[in-house]
Amino acid sequence: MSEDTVSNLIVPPALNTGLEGFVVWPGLLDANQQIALLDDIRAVVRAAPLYRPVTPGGKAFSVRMTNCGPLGWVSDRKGYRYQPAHPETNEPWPPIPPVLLSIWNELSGYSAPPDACLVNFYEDTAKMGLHQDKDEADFTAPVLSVSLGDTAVFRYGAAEGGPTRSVRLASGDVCILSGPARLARHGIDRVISGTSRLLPSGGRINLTLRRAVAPSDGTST
Ligand code: MD6
Ligand code: FE
Repeated sequence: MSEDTVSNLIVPPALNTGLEGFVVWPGLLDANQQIALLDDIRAVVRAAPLYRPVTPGGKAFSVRMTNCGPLGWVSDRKGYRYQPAHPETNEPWPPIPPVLLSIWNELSGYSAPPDACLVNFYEDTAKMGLHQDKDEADFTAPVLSVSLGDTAVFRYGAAEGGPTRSVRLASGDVCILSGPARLARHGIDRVISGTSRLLPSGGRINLTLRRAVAPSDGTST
């Protein structure tokens, strides 16, 4: 028994992405775990409906979003930020599902829990431009993502610029941007329809766990 398990998670061998600190674990969640997590996300979306944010420049995202956790990432004409309530309902975000906290515990290498989880929902031709995740206070915490549903083409490159490469992220795959890759540029070129049967109407869900605010009690080191 060499598998490393926590809460029934088996951590498969990581993929070499060629970018130190960008780690992909293909198939970390098996089919049943994906179904259970999807149920959790459906409950999140019932409490905090998906909405379509706009960029500070006023352009609508093709992705719909919501959040769970004490804080949620939002974008509007005033800019990008983390806030404790849904921008349309003004209700607090629902809690982060426990299985996501277990995955973070197992893989993040960071001792404080995540305080924000962004839920991205891609339908049809939705995509996400190349960006850096830099609205968080503490870049020593990684950003960890879980993919569900149709496979995406994830593009990435070093923070400083230069060439990019792509990797496919399938349902149940987990990846992390950490250390030297924490500020890597990355985006979603496209979602390949028909590649998963998890979502009855197709599409893709991506969950990104973050630490938006540095832990105040010094437990992060
Ligand atoms: C997505 N992911 O997979 C978009 N950010 O839909 C991200 O923007 C992302 O996967 C930081 C770390 C991991 C990610
Ligand atoms: Fe990102």
